Amino acid sequence: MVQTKYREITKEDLCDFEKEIAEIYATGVIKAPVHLRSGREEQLIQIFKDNSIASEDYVFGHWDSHELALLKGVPREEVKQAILDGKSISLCFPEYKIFCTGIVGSLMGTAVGVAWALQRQNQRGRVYIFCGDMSSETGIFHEAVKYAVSFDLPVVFVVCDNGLSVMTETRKVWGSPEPWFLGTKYEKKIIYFRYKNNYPHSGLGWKIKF
Ligand SMILES: Cc1ncc(C[n+]2csc(CCOP(=O)(O)OP(=O)(O)O)c2C)c(N)n1
Repeated sequence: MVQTKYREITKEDLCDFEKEIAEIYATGVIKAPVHLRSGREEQLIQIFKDNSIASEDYVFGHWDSHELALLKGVPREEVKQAILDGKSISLCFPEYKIFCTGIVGSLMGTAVGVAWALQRQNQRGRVYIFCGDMSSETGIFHEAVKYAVSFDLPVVFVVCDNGLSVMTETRKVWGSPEPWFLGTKYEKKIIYFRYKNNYPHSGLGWKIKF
């Protein structure tokens, strides 16, 4: 059985990891996109603790999931090697039940499907899908949350709001200062927090951002 290690992981561990990857990326040896994040370490650690996210739970993430892999219990060196191998934006460690994708919205249905299967098969475990503020505006996010609420599926959507979609200000696109789900019945399946990412959306800011 895989033991999760998140209780031992500190904010400093997460910061140090991203810093090390940034330094390696700057040398040019990683021949693939890398997405670094900072400024949300405490919120992520708290979410893993509050929800007791453990080995039987599934975590789904997107292009910015280094921290999630570490918090899910994947050993630091394994995460680092995967990033060196060019998988920063699509980290997948089936043994640890964490799956990530570089494609906006592409895992919303999968996460809900896994939650549906867990419920139908009466299995332990919950599903946590992490995404950004702009991803929470997509049609597939709406559909997935609606289905999860209607059937009370064991899935939680975690929206990490950094106010940006690549270089676009999210609120200019939303036409609203708040995300659509605040104050609705869909909130019960959503954890939402705001943070400032101290890294550029992708890489170190001196190549194209996407
Ligand atoms: C289908 C698809 N369209 C466009 C992109 C390019 N893209 C990557 S991240 C991103 C912005 C997403 O914004 P948000 O959900 O707020 O994520 P965050 O800022 O937290 O990275 C876009 C448009 C993509 N990866 N997939």
